[in-house]
Amino acid sequence: MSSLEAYQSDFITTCLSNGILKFGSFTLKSGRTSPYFFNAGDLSTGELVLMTARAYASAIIASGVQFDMLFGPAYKGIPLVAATALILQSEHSINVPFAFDRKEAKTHGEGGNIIGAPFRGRVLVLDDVITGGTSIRHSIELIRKAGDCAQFAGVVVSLDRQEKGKGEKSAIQEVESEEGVKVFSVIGMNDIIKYLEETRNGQENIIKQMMEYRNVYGFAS
Ligand code: OMP
Repeated sequence: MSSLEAYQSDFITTCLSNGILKFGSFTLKSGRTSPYFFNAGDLSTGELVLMTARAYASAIIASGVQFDMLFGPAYKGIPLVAATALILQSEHSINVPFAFDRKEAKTHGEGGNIIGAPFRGRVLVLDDVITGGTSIRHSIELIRKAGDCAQFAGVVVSLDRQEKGKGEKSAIQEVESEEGVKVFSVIGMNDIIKYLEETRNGQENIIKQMMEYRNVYGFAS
């Protein structure tokens, strides 16, 4: 197993110390009871948004994915997409348009559900977490509705929980095989376990619970 990149271990350290990544007992959207939870909604200071946007920009560049614009689905994708576009420009000289959506259709004023740049070219989606892939399928559908002028380029998430999807494949593999595009993540569940094992500060019980969860719901890659 390769070791973590510096941006990955920095990301986990900061998320743990700010309560964004928590251990305990949590009920997921899927109904599964998980020993850990990642809440991107708690990325709510300038410092945390900066750290996250830097991690997304590093993951995008490390992936080599080709894209023409960014899209951040409401609500958690909205600060992510704006901040990542800013970091790509200021620290990597990559200037790309970005858009986000609103959850409630607006019938007056400018109307429509998409705010920011219109969908054009290869659209890279920035989302928070992938478990079963429901949220990502919603973004893919929005891009599809824009017609031939836009294509889904892939998705970048903070955390890939590396869980089984509807069948035996992982949620990410299902999206990849159905849509033919790649899913990238700053960290995966295996990286969290690796981090806990490497830091070794009395977390044996948590490691045990994480491994038990992975045995039941995890996808053996
Ligand atoms: P899928 O749509 O099934 O891929 O699940 C992803 C969504 O689950 C996220 O957009 C969150 O709303 C939520 N979630 C988290 O935010 N963090 C987690 O650690 C786990 C989940 C989840 O419920 O699976």
